[in-house]
Amino acid sequence: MRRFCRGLTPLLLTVMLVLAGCSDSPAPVSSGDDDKPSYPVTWRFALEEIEGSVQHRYALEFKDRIERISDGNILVDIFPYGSIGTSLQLTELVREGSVHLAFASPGHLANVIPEVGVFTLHYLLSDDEEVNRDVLASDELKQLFHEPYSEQGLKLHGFVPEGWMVWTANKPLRSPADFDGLTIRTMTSDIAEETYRTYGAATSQVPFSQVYSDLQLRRIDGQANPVFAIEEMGFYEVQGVMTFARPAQFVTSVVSNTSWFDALPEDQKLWLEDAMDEVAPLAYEVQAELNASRLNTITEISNIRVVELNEEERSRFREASLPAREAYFRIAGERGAAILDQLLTMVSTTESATPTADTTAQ
Ligand code: 6CS
Repeated sequence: MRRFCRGLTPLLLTVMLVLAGCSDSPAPVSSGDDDKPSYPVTWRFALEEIEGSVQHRYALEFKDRIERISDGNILVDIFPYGSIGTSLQLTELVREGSVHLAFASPGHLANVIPEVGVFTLHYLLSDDEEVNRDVLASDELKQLFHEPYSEQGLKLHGFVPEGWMVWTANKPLRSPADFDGLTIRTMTSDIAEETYRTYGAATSQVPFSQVYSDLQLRRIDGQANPVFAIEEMGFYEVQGVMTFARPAQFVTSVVSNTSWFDALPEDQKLWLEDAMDEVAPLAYEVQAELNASRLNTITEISNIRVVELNEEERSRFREASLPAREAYFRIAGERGAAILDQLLTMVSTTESATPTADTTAQ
């Protein structure tokens, strides 16, 4: 694996101290003689992915826009994955105020906010990516999650889809029975394991940084991620088959520290929101382009086999995955159940309003 430095977990406390001691301030400092903030101020934005990833491209576009919209008053320092911690550690850094903005993916975040575990369930969203894009970008969805995020000290700025999850292993995974006897890596929350258990797999919660070596050492047999991540993390080097079953979108969320955001001057809040509104549609295009171009790269430079499931095969997985929703209800409770219901309604309403939508999912 060439582009990623492993072994990033131990120094979280040091990182927190270093970030806390940085000369730039989380909120603008008053100049003294009036209430105007003293500019420029620097916001720290932490990523769960390495340079060149969907999250990195999002952060670069955001940085570009906020620096322009604010006339250079807001600067952004981007911390790619590997520089300060695992996904859950990034969430902690946001909650304790050392980092201002971060990506927080539901597959990891669900142990902190059980309701976001809904995005780890399979065959829940539409088969039509544009329907999913519209549902995930909607204020209605953001509103549904406002309270669960706030309760954990996090301000939710939006959900970002990063492409279909693709299974990798050393054999094709054409039916749930093919998972029998396999150990599948999942993201680091309990709900992320549930669907794979319903397929009969053994599961192992592993941080992103450790997946390559666990595959190489045969501590795990397979994993799931969008194509762009399979390429940039080198998983294709240590796996023989990619199975395209389109079970779920990889969904992430952009968060900040609630107290920090609430204390921002009104103009800064608006700049932040305007910049994010501009970046959301671009991020969708970026993930589509990266997922397509990196599939070409993988097939050109490796012998990995690509298997695409037909609708009959997919529907067997869909059927087998349904008991995981019961586990989600147990873990996420009534509020989680209401969110799942509402999400299903939003998907079917959006599909009905999209004449070209492919509606075989759910
Ligand atoms: O599998 C994971 O853990 C990671 N996958 C992606 C595509 N982004 C961040 C996440 O932590």
